[in-house]
Amino acid sequence: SLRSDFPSQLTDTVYLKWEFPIRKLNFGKVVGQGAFGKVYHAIAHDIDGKPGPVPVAVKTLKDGATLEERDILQKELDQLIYVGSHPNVIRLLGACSRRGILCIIMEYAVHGNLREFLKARHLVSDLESDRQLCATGTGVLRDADLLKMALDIARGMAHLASLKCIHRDLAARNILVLDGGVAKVSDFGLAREAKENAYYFKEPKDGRMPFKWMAPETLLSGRYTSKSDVWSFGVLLWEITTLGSSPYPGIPTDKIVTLVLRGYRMGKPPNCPQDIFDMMKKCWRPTPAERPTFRDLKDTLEKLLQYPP
Ligand code: ACK
Repeated sequence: SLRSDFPSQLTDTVYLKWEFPIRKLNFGKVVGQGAFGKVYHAIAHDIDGKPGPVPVAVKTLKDGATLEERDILQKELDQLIYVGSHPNVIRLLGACSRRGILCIIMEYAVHGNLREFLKARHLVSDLESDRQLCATGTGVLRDADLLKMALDIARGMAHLASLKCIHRDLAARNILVLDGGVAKVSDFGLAREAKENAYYFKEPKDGRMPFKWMAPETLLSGRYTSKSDVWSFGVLLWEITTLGSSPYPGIPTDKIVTLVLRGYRMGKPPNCPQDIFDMMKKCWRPTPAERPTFRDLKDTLEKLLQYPP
């Protein structure tokens, strides 16, 4: 059976509020493939209280998906409804749930996932760049752009944590980048079950094993909490400051778990501000209670960026 960190099944009335007629969706190309789900780019007509066409992302099941897989996708929808609207959490726009179909309609992230976004860019110093944030279009990013994205994620995660929602797979691949370089947390409802089974632990071609993001207590006992999400956030900070590198470079993947459990931690990436490296190290404290909260992380990043509180 499926585990769940949030209130039980939503009532039909709640779904009714989100139901969107599928005939008002024009499906485009597939932009992503998951274990059993597919993400399409689509145009929705008259959605989100706005008249006219709007680009959206539609997550749905692959052909031949099982009832259990449908149930997992439904859990994701439940969770999106439950967490509600936040500027740094991918926003639900509607759902098609009639006649055996299940589609989750979300706002469209033009820049795709954060890891690919970062890999396609290079860093420029504050001096080289103009005063505006570079996060869009230009192909360059400044330290401030990277910090702003880290702050976006910390804000989104603070929101989830305040709702007792645990992400369990916080990593750059699960952050989406929208117009203007705004980062949003996504895939937090996705397929817990699928991600914990053998399929997910098969090593992908590029060596990005999920255990590289997992806290020691999760590795040891499968325990997930907001504090294990904070550990993952530390790894995500490392991904951001290395522009999308794969964590623990040069270490054979089968050695990483043992090393981390013995207290090994990644070093400071080149060009990483000391403040950010200190933050990573706090996220990687062995005792979960000693790690900062997402609230703390958000406050610290706001101070570093000199944002008003
Ligand atoms: O980098 P991507 O194309 O961005 O690869 C993943 C893939 O689907 C699997 O999750 C893409 N994706 C997911 N949700 C969205 C969305 N709301 N907008 C745009 N792309 C999305 C994601």
